[in-house]
Amino acid sequence: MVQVAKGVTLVVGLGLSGRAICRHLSRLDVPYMVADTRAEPPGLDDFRTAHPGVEIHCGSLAALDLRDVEEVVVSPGLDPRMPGLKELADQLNPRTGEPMVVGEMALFVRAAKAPIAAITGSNAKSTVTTLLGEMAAEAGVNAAVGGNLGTPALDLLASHPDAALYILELSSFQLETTPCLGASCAAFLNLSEDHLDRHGDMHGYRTAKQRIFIGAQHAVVNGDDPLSWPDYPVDQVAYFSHDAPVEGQWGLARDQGKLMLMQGDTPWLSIDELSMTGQHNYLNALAALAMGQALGFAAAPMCRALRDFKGLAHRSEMIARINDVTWVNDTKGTNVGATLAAINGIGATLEGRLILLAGGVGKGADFTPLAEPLKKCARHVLLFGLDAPRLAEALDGHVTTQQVDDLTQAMQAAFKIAQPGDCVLLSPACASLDQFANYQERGEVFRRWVHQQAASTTGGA
Ligand code: UMA
Ligand code: ADP
Repeated sequence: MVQVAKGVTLVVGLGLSGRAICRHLSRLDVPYMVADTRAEPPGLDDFRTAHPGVEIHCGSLAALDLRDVEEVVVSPGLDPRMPGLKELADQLNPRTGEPMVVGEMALFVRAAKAPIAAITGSNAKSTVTTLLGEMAAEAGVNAAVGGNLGTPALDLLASHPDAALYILELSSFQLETTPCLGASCAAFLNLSEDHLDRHGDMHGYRTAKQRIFIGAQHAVVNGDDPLSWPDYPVDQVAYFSHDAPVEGQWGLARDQGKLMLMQGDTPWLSIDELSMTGQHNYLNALAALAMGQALGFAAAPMCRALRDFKGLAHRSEMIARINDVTWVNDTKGTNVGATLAAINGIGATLEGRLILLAGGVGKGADFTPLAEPLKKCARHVLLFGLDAPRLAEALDGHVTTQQVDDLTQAMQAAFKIAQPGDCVLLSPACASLDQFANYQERGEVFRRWVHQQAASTTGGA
């Protein structure tokens, strides 16, 4: 047994969050040691160099004696109820009154001096978080943007000590270990199946996400998705919806023949003025407007940001047109809900001319909701990766499918099948970790290959 000494905090995980937690504790002069369940976590040597003298345990957490530990701060990729931590997870810390096992956000809340705007949901988090950040910048608000989006929240405390607002994308993993967020404005954008391998079922997944509302002043939720509505008491709740809004709420309606982003019967912006495409992005624009208003941003800068924001890479991103076939990268479509949004946004107008590339780690999801929409708009579906057989089973009888070994084979097959007017869409409905380092790498493999074809094909653009 490795004894964790009295008064020492245990940081679990040596990924992005774990390292940020260590930097934060170092800044506060809190004594800590680190554990990682992997025998050789990536970047271990660099960590030792940056933190000389910090004790590191690699391997099973069950080998740690945690009787005297001060607190355990666990990384989001790890289940706080994993063997070795389970017993502690239900105990309260006599010093903080919080659970003995917390995540990065618990430390963030204790240290942050500026208000928090927080965004969760199964899909659209990164888009809305980034868009709200752009609105803040236009409105002259000194905001720091990060969280699940990429920059760990705790690093923002050091990089933006004078921030007037923290805008944070939060995953269910991060919220599960956050005792009380106390956000000025908390948004829950939508709920569809994801991460069931970690949360067990939809109830567990939703319960984790609902924690975003604990102590919140304002909530922004999806009027079309009651599961996003707060279970916790929140003073002011704003709703956004596909439909025409009731007074004070946000929605879409026609005004003088144009589809507009509306609040009640007040038109804000025509959707023609948005640089983002796809119907799901109209909702994302409404969610950001509702949050910005709750946070006190002025209308004009918010509309400016909406006009300029082109959307993020890897989300329904048009890469090239080759021989009149459009190639679209939606590698961030990592669950069924996201892929449905991409299909509806792009495929709806294609009527049998969509070629979908999908597959990877399905995280326990039910793929059958993809069957009907694909029956309507897909010519062919190419499946690769771990859960290709499960996808094929779910789509069987609705659309022609073909299983291949990997994304490259899928792209080669799509290139042969595609006819002028078709769209080849990479929207895997799965995580990438069986065959790639992350979703970005999967998207870059797609982008590179498509660019190479465009360069070597007459008619590429
Ligand atoms: N791991 C171990 N043993 C350990 C520690 C980690 O096996 O002791 C594994 C995890 O199971 C996981 C991987 O290592 O497979 C990374 O886990 P981590 O908790 O160390 O992850 P970080 O590097 O800290 O990155 C995390 C988020 N990743 C996860 O929640 C899995 C990043 O979101 C986030 O950008 C970063 O913190 C900064 O806040 C990525 C993500 O995939 C984009 N998030 C999921 C999603 O969006 O669906 C939730
Ligand atoms: P997240 O950070 O939650 O993964 P992103 O903004 O990165 O969200 O978008 C991920 C994927 O979700 C996109 O590739 C797109 O297919 C889908 N998506 C975007 N907005 C929505 C929405 N409002 N509803 C459903 N799916 C969406």
